[in-house]
Amino acid sequence: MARCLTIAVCQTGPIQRSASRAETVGRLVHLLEKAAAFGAEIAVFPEMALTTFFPRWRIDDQAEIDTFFEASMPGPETQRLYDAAARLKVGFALGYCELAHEDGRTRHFNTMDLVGPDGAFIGRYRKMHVPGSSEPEEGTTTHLERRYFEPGNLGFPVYNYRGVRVGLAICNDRRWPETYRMLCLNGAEVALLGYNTPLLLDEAPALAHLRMFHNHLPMQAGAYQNTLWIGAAAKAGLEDGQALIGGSCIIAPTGEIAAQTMSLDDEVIVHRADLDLIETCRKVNFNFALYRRPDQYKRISDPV
Ligand code: CDV
Repeated sequence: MARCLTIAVCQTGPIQRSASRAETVGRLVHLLEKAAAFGAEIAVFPEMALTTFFPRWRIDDQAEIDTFFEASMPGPETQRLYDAAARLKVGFALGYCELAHEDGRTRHFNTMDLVGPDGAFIGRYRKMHVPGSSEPEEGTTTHLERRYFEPGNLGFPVYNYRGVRVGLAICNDRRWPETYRMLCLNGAEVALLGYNTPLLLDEAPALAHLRMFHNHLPMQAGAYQNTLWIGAAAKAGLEDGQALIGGSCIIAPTGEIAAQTMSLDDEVIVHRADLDLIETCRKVNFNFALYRRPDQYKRISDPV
């Protein structure tokens, strides 16, 4: 019998700044219920799934900034989602802004947690490739993630989810080959990620028609070259005046898109991922033990 994991991608529509946490968590619970009704065994929500994508603004007041962060997970407002996971027996990966107390100081990370089908915490990933700047820059779309977040310090961990090896990534990470390669080398079979991607960038209006292509291209290549299943969830639609792309998808280790959302709203897609396909793809092209030559990759040649 094939080894399978039924993956749900829970895309959300915009989460406006005016939305309360209770309202937003209610939407996520509803999406998880839909995923369960479709037979999902695991679900992934977007990056920053509890709030608007606030790095589009420059905010100076730290107390105001911290209203977008979670001081504990689960907290009083998010507990409902964890209870839903246990009730439905469907775990999830959830992106949120993490307020941590480490090394004797307060730290801010763009984080994704993996939660089991019993509603218990399994593991954490902190976004490694934090894009944008710390001050608004003339001629570019304001994207101040580097003002509000430290780069992640947990590497690319892979966790055991009901016997399946699951890794996590967040938004801009998906554009970097290192993300998939490190997850693969760490043993991942499935990578779950969430994103908030503006449709238009002031610095590159000529590339606007490529936004969706550049969303899928690295994920399809990453899945193929690293024999991974990928579940990728967008926060989509017009959020506080900024258009965010959708295109949430489930990608096979063949590089094919197995399922894709069609709206810019709350929407669930599900696919029963055949994990044995990973081995088939490894046999065809990517037998790492046989063909990879990491010792030679380090050699530096003289320029010719
Ligand atoms: N939230 C993100 O990481 N967004 C980035 C860009 C557009 C700044 C992305 O790669 O989609």
